[in-house]
Amino acid sequence: MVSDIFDPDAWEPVTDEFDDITYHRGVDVPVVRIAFDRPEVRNAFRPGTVDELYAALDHARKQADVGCVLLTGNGPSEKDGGWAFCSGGDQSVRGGSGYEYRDDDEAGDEDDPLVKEARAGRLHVLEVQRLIRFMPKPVVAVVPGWAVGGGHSLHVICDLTLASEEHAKFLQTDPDVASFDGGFGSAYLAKQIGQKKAREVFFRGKTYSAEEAADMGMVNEAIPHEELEEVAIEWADEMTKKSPTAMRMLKYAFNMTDDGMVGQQVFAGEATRLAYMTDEAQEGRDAFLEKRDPEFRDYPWHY
Ligand code: S0N
Repeated sequence: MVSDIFDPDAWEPVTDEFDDITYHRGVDVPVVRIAFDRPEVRNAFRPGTVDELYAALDHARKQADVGCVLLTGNGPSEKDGGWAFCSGGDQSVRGGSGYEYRDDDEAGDEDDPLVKEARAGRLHVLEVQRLIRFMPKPVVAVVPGWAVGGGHSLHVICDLTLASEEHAKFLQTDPDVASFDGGFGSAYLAKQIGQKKAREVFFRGKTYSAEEAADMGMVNEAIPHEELEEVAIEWADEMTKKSPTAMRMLKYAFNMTDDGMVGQQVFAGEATRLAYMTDEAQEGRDAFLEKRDPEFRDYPWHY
């Protein structure tokens, strides 16, 4: 069983190769569902989880026939029935310089190059954040329970957040465990909910319900728990019926104001891609290949 609120008829597995996540593709809607699958630890991520998440998100990024990504957490925990989106970095495998595998970690295969890389203690969840940020399609955090620490930051960086009315809880414990997401998790959160409120989220470490989080502006809608995934698919269906180019340009336009020169680079890259599709650009290419001067005077100076 993937999750109590997962509709098996709506999804087919993309792969069952992963240990810490599940990865499905919609049957009727061009959407993928990527889910943390460690409900017994409130879907905390260890290095292998982050590697798998990165691989699945990167695969989803490259699928030209997929227009939306749902990021969620499977549940409930068989141990106590608790629900989680993600409770952040797994504190039991956190080493001196970041997150490291324990010797008894079953996902920590010595010969796996990804494991060796993770052992270096990189904070590679930040690479996942950037992948979500620059993903050329909307990423929706579907929060069925706790979103805590680095899991909270992941929901913050997603384009949209839908949350379970009954079970979603939003909490920042970073300063309780001596960690701090000084990037999108805090600064971008302040853009969403305002400086005072974002500082309260980190400095007080209070737990907020889905409804409170929606009132604050960091959740789009609180949804009855049983309907959460159904509504997420409906939202994905709506979004994937829109122009892919317009959606991509809009996402990068929303990002650009906060992303400095990199934001400009990403937006400009998309503009260049569009320009390359014009006859004018093809004239430039053809002239070079035919060893002649380009005839750009045939093309209008649009106003
Ligand atoms: C999630 C909480 C609030 C749930 O409380 P609840 O419902 O009472 O359940 P528990 O009984 O506490 O938990 C059930 C079982 O799950 C285990 N567990 C829960 N969370 C984790 C976790 N994060 N790591 C390891 N195990 C976890 C519990 O131990 C329990 O197991 P059993 O039944 O065996 O006892 C509550 O559990 C809670 O507060 N969890 C900890 C939340 C937390 O502090 N997370 C880490 C926050 N920091 C980060 O995520 C770092 C982010 C990061 O990677 C980063 C990003 C950018 C820059 C820097 C960093 C960096 O690494 O520093």
